[in-house]
This record gives sequence, structure tokens and C-alpha cells, in this order.
Amino acid sequence: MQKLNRTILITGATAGIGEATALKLAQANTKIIITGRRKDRLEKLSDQLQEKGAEILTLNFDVRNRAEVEAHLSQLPNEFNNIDILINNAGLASGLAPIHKGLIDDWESMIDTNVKGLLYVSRIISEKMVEKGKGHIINVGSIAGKEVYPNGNVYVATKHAVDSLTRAMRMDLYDKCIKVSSVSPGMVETEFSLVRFHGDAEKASLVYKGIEPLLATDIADAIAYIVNAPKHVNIADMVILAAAQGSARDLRRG
Ligand code: NDP
Ligand code: 8X3
Repeated sequence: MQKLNRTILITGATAGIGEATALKLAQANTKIIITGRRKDRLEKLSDQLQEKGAEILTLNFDVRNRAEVEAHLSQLPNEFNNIDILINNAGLASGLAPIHKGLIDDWESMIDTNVKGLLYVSRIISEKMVEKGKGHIINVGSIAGKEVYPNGNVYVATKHAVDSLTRAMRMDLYDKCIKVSSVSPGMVETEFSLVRFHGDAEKASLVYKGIEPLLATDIADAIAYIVNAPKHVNIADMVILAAAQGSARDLRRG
């Protein structure tokens, strides 16, 4: 890896893609701000990242809470305030049900996290980047932001919002020398399905049964490629499927 002396903010680094990305990008002369609601996990990850030579700041907040986001990100310590790279990763699916049976609490949680949380964070950090005249924002979208599938309704809508926000943010920021990119994964085995099925581990494991899914490290590799591209190159979007996927709905099992 090259391009040292940079500061990276990763939302949702306590598990899955965010955690793998922090581990991939951690090295000497790199500062990483890792965020999430589970403080114990942030602390454990912080130790691992420091062992790789990175300087770490852990921020324990819920991206759905606008006041908490503002309190933490508006007043960053000086040594972590110069953010070069923002990875908007925190997100979730909650529930998998047809529109007439969906739980409104699930819908609110997904909209508040995947769309509003991403916006709260981006509003603050993009302004700081514009002041400096440089920066790179990577939004973690999904194949669900490109396609729709039965029972995916609100999750799919939030990821379509991430996809359109990525393109719109790029138009707002390219002439301020800020790159905006996205990575749009298919099926990645993380805690995603456990969360989607409200902690039902058996149901979650069936999602990946008989299929070789993507790993969080596959997406971390892609994000590293995006952030390490030369200055004049912006990877606008990377859509990455498991080889056993023809689409979000078409899966080759067994
Ligand atoms: P995980 O459940 O493994 O990780 C999700 C991360 O997001 C955790 O660190 C969690 O931290 C954080 N998070 C969730 N809600 C909040 C919140 N309200 N405030 C702060 N942090 C939050 O899932 P993945 O790693 O798979 O998901 C990461 C991203 O990738 C999501 O945006 C997801 O939509 C996207 N994605 C996932 C795919 C998959 O198949 N796994 C495919 C395509 C996209 P904590 O709970 O500690 O707050
Ligand atoms: C996660 C991928 O296909 O389960 O965003 O929606 S999918």
C-alpha cells in the first residue's frame, strides 16, 4: 500500500465490511477513526489496528442520532480533523417481508441508518473537505441499489437512495477536487443476515447455505483499490457479485 499520512473515517467498523476495511487500510502513518455503537468491539479493533502501526480514534455513536453525529464529528481532536477519506459503511437490512406485512420500526431503522445517517455524516465531513479542497468519499451501496427483489422493498429503496446520492454528491463535489465513489456488493457473509433476521442465527445461515458468498475482505480489497487509485482516477462505482450470483435474486447453490 502507498499514500501514507492520511486520515480515514470509517462508519460501522465494529463488524463485517467496515472492520475488514479498517484492518486492510491500517498501517504506519495512517490515522483511522472507527465508529459504531458497540464500544467493546471498537476498543478491541483499535488494539488490533494500533498493532499494525496506525493511530486510532474510536467514536461510539449511533448514526441515526443527528445530535450525537454532530457532537462527535464537528469537534474532532485536531490531529484527526483533517479527514482525507470518508467511508460511509454503517448500514443494515432489518426484516424481509412483503410491503403489506413489513414492520414500520424496521423501515424507520433502515431509512434512518442507511440514508439519513449517511447524510448526517456526509454533511459535516464534506464541508471540511471542501474547505481543504481535497478528499474522497466512498459510499457502501449494494446490488440492492441497482436491482429490486421480492420482500426487499424498503432496504432496496434505501440502497437506491445511496446509489443516487453517490452520483449527485459527485456532481456537487468534483469541481471542489473531491472524489465520490461507491462500492456495490452482492452477497457478503457478515453479520448482515443475522441483523436482517433480528438475531435468528438459523435463518441467517440458510442465506449462505450451499453457496460461496463474498467475504468482507473481498470488499475491503475493492475499497483499498478505490482509495489507492492515482489522484487523477476516480473509480465511480464497483459492482461486485459472488461468482455464484447471476443477480441479487439468481443464486447457484450446491
Ligand atoms: P454487519 O452487520 O456485519 O456490519 C454493519 C456495521 O454497521 C456494524 O459495524 C454496525 O455497528 C454498523 N451500524 C449499523 N447500524 C448502525 C448505527 N445505527 N449507527 C452506527 N453504526 C451502525 O454488515 P455488513 O458489514 O455486511 O454491512 C456494511 C454495509 O455493507 C451496510 O451498509 C450494508 O448495507 C452493505 N452491504 C452489505 C452486503 C452484505 O451482503 N453483507 C451487501 C451489500 C451491501 P454497530 O452495530 O456496532 O453500531
Ligand atoms: C445486501 C445484498 O442482495 O441481500 O445489500 O440485498 S442483498
